[in-house]
Amino acid sequence: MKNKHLVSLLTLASVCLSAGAENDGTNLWFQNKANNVANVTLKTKESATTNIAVRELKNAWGGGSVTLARAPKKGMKQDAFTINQKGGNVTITSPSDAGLMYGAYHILRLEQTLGKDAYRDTLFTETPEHDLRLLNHWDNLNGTVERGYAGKSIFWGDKPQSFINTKTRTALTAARTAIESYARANASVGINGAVINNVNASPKMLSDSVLTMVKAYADALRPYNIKVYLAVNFSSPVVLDGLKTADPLDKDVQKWWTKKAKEIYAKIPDFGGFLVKANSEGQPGPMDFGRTHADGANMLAKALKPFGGIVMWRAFVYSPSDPDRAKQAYIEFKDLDSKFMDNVIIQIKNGPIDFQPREPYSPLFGAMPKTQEMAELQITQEYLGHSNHICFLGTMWEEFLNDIKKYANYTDNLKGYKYRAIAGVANVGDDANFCGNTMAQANWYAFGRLAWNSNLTSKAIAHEWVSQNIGKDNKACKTVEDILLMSRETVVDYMMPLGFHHIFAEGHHYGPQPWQNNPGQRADWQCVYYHRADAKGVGFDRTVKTGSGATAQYPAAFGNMVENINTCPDKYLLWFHHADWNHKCQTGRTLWNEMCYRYQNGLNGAREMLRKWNSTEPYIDTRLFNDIQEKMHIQVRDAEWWKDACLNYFQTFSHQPIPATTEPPVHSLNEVKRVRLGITNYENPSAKLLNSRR
Ligand code: GCW
Repeated sequence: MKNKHLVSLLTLASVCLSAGAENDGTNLWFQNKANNVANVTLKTKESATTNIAVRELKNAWGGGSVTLARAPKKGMKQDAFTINQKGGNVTITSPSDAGLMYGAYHILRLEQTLGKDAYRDTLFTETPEHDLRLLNHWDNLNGTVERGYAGKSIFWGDKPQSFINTKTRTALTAARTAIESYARANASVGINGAVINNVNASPKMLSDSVLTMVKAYADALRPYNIKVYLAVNFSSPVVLDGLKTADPLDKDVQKWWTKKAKEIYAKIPDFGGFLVKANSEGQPGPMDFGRTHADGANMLAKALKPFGGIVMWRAFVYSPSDPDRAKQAYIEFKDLDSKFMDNVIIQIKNGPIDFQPREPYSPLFGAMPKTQEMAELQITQEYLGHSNHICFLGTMWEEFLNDIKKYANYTDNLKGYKYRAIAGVANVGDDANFCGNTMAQANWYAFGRLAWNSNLTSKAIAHEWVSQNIGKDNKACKTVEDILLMSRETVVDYMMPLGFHHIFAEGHHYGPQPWQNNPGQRADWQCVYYHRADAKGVGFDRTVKTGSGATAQYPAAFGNMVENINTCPDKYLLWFHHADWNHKCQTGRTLWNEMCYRYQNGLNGAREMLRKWNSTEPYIDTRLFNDIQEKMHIQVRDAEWWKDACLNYFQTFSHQPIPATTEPPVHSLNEVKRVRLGITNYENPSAKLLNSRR
């Protein structure tokens, strides 16, 4: 982390928005600064949290006077706030200091997004839809970040030492400044919790020395209303203290967790709770002892309950209960409905497999009416070009949230929950710009905004983010918004259109490897398992009639639609059907021609994004412009690579010519197989081959 963070925090984003400045992303979406110091009155007791609200307003509020006042209104949620603006003077009221802080960030956002006059004489209340709006960091104690593309962890590795040694604000270290900037960013969009270690959790996380560090982070994040949570390893009692078993029904194991919970809360009285990945991808869990997920989750929930803590138990499991991986989590969890304690929430990835560029929603949503459920979204772009490809995820999450509202009763279910929660796997690391590239910050931002209000459109969120980063009346703004909004569909088209999934290169999940088929390994770790291409057609038949029957896990309105190949939207075609190469798509084209069309469309889209970006040069900060332009060049090159790899490979099954409207591949099948597009290609000699085609 660069020392620049220090400067950025103390001057509170004094960077101007015009071309020629040095926007390296350090300031996140805090680019504006008022010319005057706002007149802010605090009508409540000062606290670390109200201090933040006042400081932010003084630095960036360009309007009239602002008054902050606590007002305990009946039925109003703690984090909610009311804005009352009359004649240019604003009063923010809330039952809590946190709500006042959120209100402050909200009016700053409105001012920067809409301009001062757009909301004169208004009175409205903002209430968060989810009470728990969490980031999940897949950060390891050694400082690496699983699926992280923005440098090292901001929490672990060499960070604790530098963080802890800081005594005063004037001696802020880079590590501490980064945490402050991170907390501020979260608070500005309402994120109020962070699981600060990987779900592939080290048992050492619960050791005394690490817990001391967790406490230090909890103390630093508290003023920003962010609670700390930990991912825990189910075998911790065995590994840390030599217990003979981790069986959740064993009395000693139960006692161990009860004692551990006490220890944690003695250090961190407002500790949030545990996140658990159990019996998944080699992680230990209750099933190792013949117990159920409910036995495991409840044992931990019982230990945390006296302190108000919760357990988020992940449903990302795929033990071979069925030959179709897409069905397995549902099978493992469905019958456990009503078996979980009321401080357990089942955390479910948006799709049934694994954060693919496009998946239908997971059928587990709404399938357990007596169980609290929460969605897990992935902000880090594991399957979306890492931090090289520009891909705005607001559109993807909007699609998912709309579907679970429409088909899985999401909104009504939330109302009945004691804990309404949502989580996003963070894309934050110690790069100066936190996210690997500045445009990827928009995804962090979008997650927070949707966690607060899932009815916001991706268009509105893109507009907000651009207004705060690029400017309001700048000719480039609309263009950048267009880029963001077209980006996800573009990525889907050049990677995995038409319901294709998991045809990624093994391991790093960056480039294409649809031919991957390692003998002797798990079938569902091979790309050929997912696409099933043969002479007749391509796709995974998940119909009840002739396939795996996964469609039956959905409510009829969705299940029947996708079961029938004629009503199944083309975007899910190959997810649910093994379609003939000559199948007529909804566009009127045959499947093979449509596939060619889509890959070409994706490549065209990537080129179009670059062309649009180039047109913004006169209006955009030079540093930002160059950084993103460089990324987009990589994106165009990779889109070409994806198209060539997939069309060349699938053509060996379809035996059909590439239509004239599709550019002939520039790389042969042998070439794409040999070079294997991936992160390491940027350093290895084959990179020359890759780059020569730009
Ligand atoms: O998407 C997969 C990733 C793993 C990850 C796992 C999970 C943390 O490839 O790296 O492990 O999902 O969500 O548990």
